[in-house]
Amino acid sequence: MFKNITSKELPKDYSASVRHEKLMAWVQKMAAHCQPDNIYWCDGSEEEYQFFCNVLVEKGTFIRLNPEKRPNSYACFSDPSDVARVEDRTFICSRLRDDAGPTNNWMDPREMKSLLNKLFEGCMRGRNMYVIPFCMGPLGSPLSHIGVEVTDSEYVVVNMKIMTRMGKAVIDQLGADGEFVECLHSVGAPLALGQTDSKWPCNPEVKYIVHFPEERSIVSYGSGYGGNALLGKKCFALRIASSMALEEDWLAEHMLILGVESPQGEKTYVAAAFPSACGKTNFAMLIPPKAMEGWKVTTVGDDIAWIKPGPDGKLYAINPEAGYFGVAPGTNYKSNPNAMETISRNTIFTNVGVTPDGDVWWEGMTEEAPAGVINWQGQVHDPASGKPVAHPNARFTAPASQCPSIDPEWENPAGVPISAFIFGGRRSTTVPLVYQSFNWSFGVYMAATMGSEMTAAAFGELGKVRRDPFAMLPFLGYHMAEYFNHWLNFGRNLPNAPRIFGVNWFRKDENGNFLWPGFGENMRVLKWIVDRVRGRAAAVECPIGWMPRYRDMEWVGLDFSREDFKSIMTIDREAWKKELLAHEELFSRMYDKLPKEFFFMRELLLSSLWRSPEYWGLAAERE
Ligand code: TSX
Ligand code: MN
Repeated sequence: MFKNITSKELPKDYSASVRHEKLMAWVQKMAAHCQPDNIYWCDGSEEEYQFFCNVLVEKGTFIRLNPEKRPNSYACFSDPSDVARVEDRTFICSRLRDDAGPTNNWMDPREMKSLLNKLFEGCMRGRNMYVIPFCMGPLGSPLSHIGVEVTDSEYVVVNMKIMTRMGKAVIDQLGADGEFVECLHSVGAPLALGQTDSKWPCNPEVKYIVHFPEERSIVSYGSGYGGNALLGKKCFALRIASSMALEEDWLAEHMLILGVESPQGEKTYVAAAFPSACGKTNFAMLIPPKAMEGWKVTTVGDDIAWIKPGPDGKLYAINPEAGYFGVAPGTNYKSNPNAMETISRNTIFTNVGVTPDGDVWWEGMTEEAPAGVINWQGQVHDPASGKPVAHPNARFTAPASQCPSIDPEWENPAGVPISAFIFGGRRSTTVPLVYQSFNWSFGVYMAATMGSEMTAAAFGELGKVRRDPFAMLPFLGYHMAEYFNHWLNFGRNLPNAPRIFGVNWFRKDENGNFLWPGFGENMRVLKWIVDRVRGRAAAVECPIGWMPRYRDMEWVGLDFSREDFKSIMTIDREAWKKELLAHEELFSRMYDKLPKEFFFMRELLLSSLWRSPEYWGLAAERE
């Protein structure tokens, strides 16, 4: 039986030297209210990381993996009630309901605070309170922001160590009066005296993920999983940061950042937004096909980008994170060799399978499940059961620095210059492989109306298009239409704004087969995008933007015919009529605040339906 680690067993901390009175007062106040057994300030050291991993092993939460196969790595299984972000329990508590907008859950902040006060009273009894100072972005970068998470979860401590710049160095950076975002977290499972802890403490019934954008604070109760508990990620770096960005005129986006190096050694950075299940991490770590000699992709980030104009008028982006919290199922040496290498050591696995020889396994890692593999529910896998080994949302937590394709500039405090934005979705029809929007405004319209077809029945009707503007639907801290306005406004003030592109890797033929090979072959699309940005690639004007003709793309080493190209680039009039009319459904939800430009752009696109068939067939047909 595991007893809570006592103050004697905890490493000695540096709390006596903290000079930040406001921070100290907040921590003391939270401790008085949550009533933990001890308070411990995390220093972010390697020894501390090892200490807490050992504690988690002793508790039975962590399984130490075979050091020969996965050095310094652990697996754990969550409670079945605690396997993903809880969108219906996620709230934006701005003073005015209208400021949260129609796409967020809202509650009056006073009402929410009184509710949370009751929940947090004594919620850490029998546990320790860990104070985690963390920096989102390189320490000392003008684009970075600091947070302090107070939590009763050791799992959160070790995950935050990988995912952020965490520890004493952040306290030093804060000094006596630096600004920080207050992040309060509890698993919501106090322990009575002598009560044995569960391996995955959480509150199966009550969960709240709450944001107070005006105060720039976060409160999370009841879950120990991912984005619900690692508050630097979705809660801070997207929801709170997006509302900071609106106020301070920058962008906090759900985007990967990658660098493209040409054979001449010229470097171009792009940022790209995709809804879930589009392979964002795979794209961020893409390995170009052998035949495209000299082209290289480097990884700056796989999930979040903070973007600000620099003194030269260009946009500069940082990845606020220091690790990858990626979906494991589907990841393998074919789909993403760089990710496989990244997670070969120093990695925490959550809800994957564990093999008899102490390694991990998930669906899609290899063809067949290894015999005797333990599933995420802790039982020996029965292939006849039809149950998966890994939970579909199983994750790895791994240091970004271990990625073989990591960009040399990924920690540059000034960020990297962004030349293009790419928006994509999972669409089996209608949307072509690639196109460039006419201008910034049309690009914003395209991003606002982007959508993805549902692949899992859990998210509604299979095959139905779910609109996910900018892939930000669950991650925006304020009114969605205000966000569209912010983007339009932001572009107006840029002398040479990044070009905006749409992509779709997922178009299918009438038999349901993917038309595009995807993965590394997406380099061909990236090359056209980079060449467009550099003024080197040709394109033809089409109803929805500029598109490459067959001869405008690189085909060396790939058997992809003109006919294939036609099938993946065709813009179908009837399909686009339906598409443009479907935008109405999204717009009507936020009609009152929608940018007036949107109505005109939609009209303009609709009008082009009546242009000649040759105009419609242009890119796909012309030599
Ligand atoms: O990540 C993907 N990308 C981007 C890669 C850089 N996936 C996986 C999506 C689920 C997370 C893709 N799936 C991509 C893609 O470009 N394309 C597809 C569809 C596809 C799947 C399999 C094949 C071809 C296309 N072919 C074979 O398996 C042989
Ligand atoms: Mn994400």
